[in-house]
Amino acid sequence: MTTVLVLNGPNLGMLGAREPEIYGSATLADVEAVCKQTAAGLGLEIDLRQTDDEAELIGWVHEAFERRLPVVLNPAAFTHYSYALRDALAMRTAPLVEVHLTNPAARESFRHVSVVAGVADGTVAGFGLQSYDLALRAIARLLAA
Ligand code: DHK
Repeated sequence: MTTVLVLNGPNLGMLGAREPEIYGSATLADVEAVCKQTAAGLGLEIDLRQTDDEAELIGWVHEAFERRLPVVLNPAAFTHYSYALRDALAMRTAPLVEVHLTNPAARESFRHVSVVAGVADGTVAGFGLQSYDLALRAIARLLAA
C-alpha cells in the first residue's frame, strides 16, 4: 500500500488553540483523523508529521525523494519565503500537493506569494480540514494517472 507523507510546517501543532477565528477549532489530531479516513477510502496509508523546524522539514522532503513517496504539504509560513524548502521539493520523485487550511490569497499581501506552488502538482486552499481531504484525493488521481 502506498504511503503518503502529510507534512506540516510551523505553528500547525498549535491548531485548535492558534487564532481559532482564522484557523478554526480543529486540532492537528483532527487533521490526522480526516486524513486517515480519506486515505483508507482511497487505499492509501498516511504518515502525518509536523515540525516548527525548517531543517527537519527539508529532511523529510529528502526522505520522500529517496523513498519516492507522494507528499501532501502544508508549509505554513515557509510557503511564503523558504527557497531552501522549494529547492528540496523541486527534486521530487512522486506527486506533491500543497495544502492550506485558509485561503492565503484572501489574506495579508505577504501570504499571496507561494514559493512552493511552482514545484507542486497543484494547491488546495481555503477549505479548512477538507483541504487535506481534497489534497489526498488529488494525490490518488495523480498516482492513478
Ligand atoms: C498556515 C499558516 O501557518 C500560514 O503561515 C499560511 C497556512 C497559511 C494555512 O492556511 O494552512 O499563510
